[in-house]
Amino acid sequence: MGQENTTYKILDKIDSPKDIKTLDMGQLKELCAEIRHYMIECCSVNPGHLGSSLGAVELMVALHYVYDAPEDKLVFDVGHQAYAHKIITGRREAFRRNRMKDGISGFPKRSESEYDAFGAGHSSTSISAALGFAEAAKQQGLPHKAVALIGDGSLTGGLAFEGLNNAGASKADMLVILNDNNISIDKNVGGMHEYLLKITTDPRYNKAKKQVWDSLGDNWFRDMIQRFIATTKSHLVRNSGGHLFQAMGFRYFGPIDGNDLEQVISTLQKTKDMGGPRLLHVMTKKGKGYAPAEAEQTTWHAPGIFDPETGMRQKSSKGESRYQDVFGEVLLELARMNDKVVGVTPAMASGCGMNTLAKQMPERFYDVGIEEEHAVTFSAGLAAGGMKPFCNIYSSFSQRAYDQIIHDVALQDLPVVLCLDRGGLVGEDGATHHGCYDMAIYRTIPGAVIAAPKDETELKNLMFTAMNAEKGPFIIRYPRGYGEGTEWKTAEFKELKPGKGELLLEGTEIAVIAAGPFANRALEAAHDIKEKTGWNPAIYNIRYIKPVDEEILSEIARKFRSVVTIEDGCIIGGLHGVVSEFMASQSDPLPVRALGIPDRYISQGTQEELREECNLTAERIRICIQEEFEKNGEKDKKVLEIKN
Ligand SMILES: Cc1ncc(C[n+]2csc(CCOP(=O)(O)OP(=O)(O)O)c2C)c(N)n1
Repeated sequence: MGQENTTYKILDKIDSPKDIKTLDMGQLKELCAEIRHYMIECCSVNPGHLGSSLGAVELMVALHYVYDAPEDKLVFDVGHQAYAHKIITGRREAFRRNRMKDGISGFPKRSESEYDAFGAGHSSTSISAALGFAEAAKQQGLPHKAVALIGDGSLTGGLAFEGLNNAGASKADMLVILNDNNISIDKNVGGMHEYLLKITTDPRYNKAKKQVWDSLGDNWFRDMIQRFIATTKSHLVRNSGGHLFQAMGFRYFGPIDGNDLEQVISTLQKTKDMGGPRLLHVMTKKGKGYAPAEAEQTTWHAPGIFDPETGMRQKSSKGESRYQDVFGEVLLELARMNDKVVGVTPAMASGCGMNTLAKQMPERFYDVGIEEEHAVTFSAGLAAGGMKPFCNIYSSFSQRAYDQIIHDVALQDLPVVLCLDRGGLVGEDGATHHGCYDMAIYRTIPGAVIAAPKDETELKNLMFTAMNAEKGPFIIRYPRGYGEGTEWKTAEFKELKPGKGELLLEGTEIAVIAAGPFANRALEAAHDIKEKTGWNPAIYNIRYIKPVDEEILSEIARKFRSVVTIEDGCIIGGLHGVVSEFMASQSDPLPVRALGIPDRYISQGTQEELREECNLTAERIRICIQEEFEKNGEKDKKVLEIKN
């Protein structure tokens, strides 16, 4: 294991799902083993979501064996479990460039393959989309089947319930496969989780069901009875498990072992043509077939680079100062300082750093499941009840809680602190996960405060300031990954008054206004420009997008000839919007040049590659600022020519 370009006896001949339909059971099992080996080989050098995909290999092979994609629609939830699907559907070699710039996406993507029936990345969408496919087929008299595959974690999301609720009552011909591996990224939580646990671990039910199933022998009679058990709302099924799904209108099957290929194939075959909404509950093991991934499932959800032989993961040489570490440590400190402070996360405790609070003060920590909308309204309730909630949501996932931020927090002036992690270009997760829109969309909300710290110390101080704010939402957005250093560890807490930015470097002619850590890149660029040309751009850290520092903007309007805005967010409506609107209100407005995320979707790549694409590296920033100086020089030349 671990050598690049290993040859595979069966997998190397699989170019489309048609190629697996001719294999016998022995060969299919061998194929599953080869797919696992190949995924480990590729992901060890080119990191990805390994754990979920390892657990779902048999499901993917069985689905493509029994169903006829692309006519039949296979809809994945989040899509991080679909690597085997990608490998089977003509992207075996392309998988070596999974999540890389100009490679394939780590998630299903319609524009990438006809086999990717529906794009994903954010959770809990598959049931609604599959229902849409089922109804579209019915409307058009097409025989195509619709299958949704959803994990037990993703099933906790509200949208999944909306889908179940609608599908159960619809009589649509669709299958929902509940891929239950008993874990989200961190441990799964909530009532639905407890319910699934009860179904899958109830020894009375499992024993009785297995006895009935096994005792039927291997013949047509067994098939008939199994079908009867499966299709009727039998006492056995109703009393033991699945009655929640049955009550919603689904026929419930399972739980079965989702890593037992034979069992999965035979169950899919039996249930394929039954019609109506069906739910098949399969149990799988996250990380299946690779001991380190089975043993530490949270770590191996997305393990980074590792040695496939030993399972040793590559550690970062940069030490422990990611924005996520800062958030975690500071939240704990604030919670110790103020007994009203609590942390709320929708299923991203380790991702955002809140596991630090969870470990030290579990009674002040809430993991609510993959429920961003609920996380916000729950936080609003906590705030209304007198607490000081710090609700941390990844910027792109917060988009689905837009209404709750307006309706439940802002409209009621409730002091909820919303920490939006992964603001800006996140890198390899690509278009679904970039936090591009936060500054632009939340800026429209009356009363919202929106801050973007330029470094970790500022994140610390903004969290402190937010803790003392009497109204909300107080939004702090910051990027994924490493910041500037470790000064934050020893820095004293300091209030940073909302609406106050800062001048970082005096200058003339061109004023550069930056949001977030790009202020530091702008500084780098300015020093470079000065050295190379003698020109001096002024650099401002705006810090608050809302309320914006109008004193700074007025000063700029008076003193400079043009402005460059820099932000790790969409140009439309963000910092560029703020500054342009202000300048437009002036009697002699300055031209504003925008550097930021353009009006299109940015795919995957390293953060640095994507910043290059969006003119956001120090070098690209330098070139753009220099161009502005040159433009001014050209203008001056023209004026001189006209005068002469
Ligand atoms: C709306 C949204 N919130 C959070 C996430 C981050 N996330 C990705 S996978 C995952 C866990 C999903 O658990 P489950 O559905 O059980 O799948 P598993 O990883 O166990 O296969 C989470 C929380 C997301 N993709 N979308």
